[in-house]
Amino acid sequence: MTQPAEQLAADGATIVRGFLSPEDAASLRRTVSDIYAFMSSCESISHRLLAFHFKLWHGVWLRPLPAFLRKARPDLAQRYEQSLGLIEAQVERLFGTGWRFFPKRSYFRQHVGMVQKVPWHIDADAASIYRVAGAAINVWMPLDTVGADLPSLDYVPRSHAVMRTVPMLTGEEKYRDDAFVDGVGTPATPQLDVGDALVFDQYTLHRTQQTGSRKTIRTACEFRFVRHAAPTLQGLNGWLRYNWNVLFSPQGYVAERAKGFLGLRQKGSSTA
Ligand SMILES: O=C(O)CCC(=O)C(=O)O
Ligand SMILES: [Fe+2]
Repeated sequence: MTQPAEQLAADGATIVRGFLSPEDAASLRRTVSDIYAFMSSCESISHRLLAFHFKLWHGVWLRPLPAFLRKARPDLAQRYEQSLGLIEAQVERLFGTGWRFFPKRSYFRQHVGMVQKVPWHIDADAASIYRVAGAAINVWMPLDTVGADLPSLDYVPRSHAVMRTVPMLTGEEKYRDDAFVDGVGTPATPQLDVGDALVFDQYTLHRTQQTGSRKTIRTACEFRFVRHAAPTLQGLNGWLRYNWNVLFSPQGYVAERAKGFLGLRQKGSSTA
């Protein structure tokens, strides 16, 4: 049987059944559900960005969460940290030492109804992961059974290799369309139970599975881990292309500056 670390390297994703034991998974599920209930009951959330993500997309940003909970609900803080410890230990056991939990880019996400499906993307550019470390993975853990009635993640096996050679997207639009994805590979949709994890590379194409109803509520954890990677020629090439894009793409810095400049000139000339 292929080991998870090998499969992750070869396919850009691996399904780990029973990543957490049924008891540990149930406990994480209860903790996250209690965190949602508590945050929904707060008249105002003292941390500005924690409140912002929660309102905007039912997201719980994990960087400020422990400090926020320690003050408001130490019992929940302790339960959250206990679950996180188990997840960190499993990542180390399955994928080796060197991976570090990265709360700055980690969230709980709740889909409510049909409205918030996330289109095809890679986390490298869409979740602004690319610049933070040489290597990054997402330990994606649904807290409901997904893949039939509730949306799982569609992903494209082996797309990570292709996407490393494709220019990253910058500006507002960070998503890829079906035609693009068809040219890269054939999507898979894993059925996952609570306790299973889909672990995938930051360059692997994925999206929210297109299923559900107006009554859908599906919660999942996005635990991102980073690791140093020795600089490679490919990495350097990606870095150069990324920065080239930031500067010179149609939505890039130079184009935006030029628009601003022309806008000023036009404004200036029309009032002259
Ligand atoms: O939960 C979803 O539907 C999308 C999640 C996602 O894109 C991610 O975890 O990177
Ligand atoms: Fe993503």
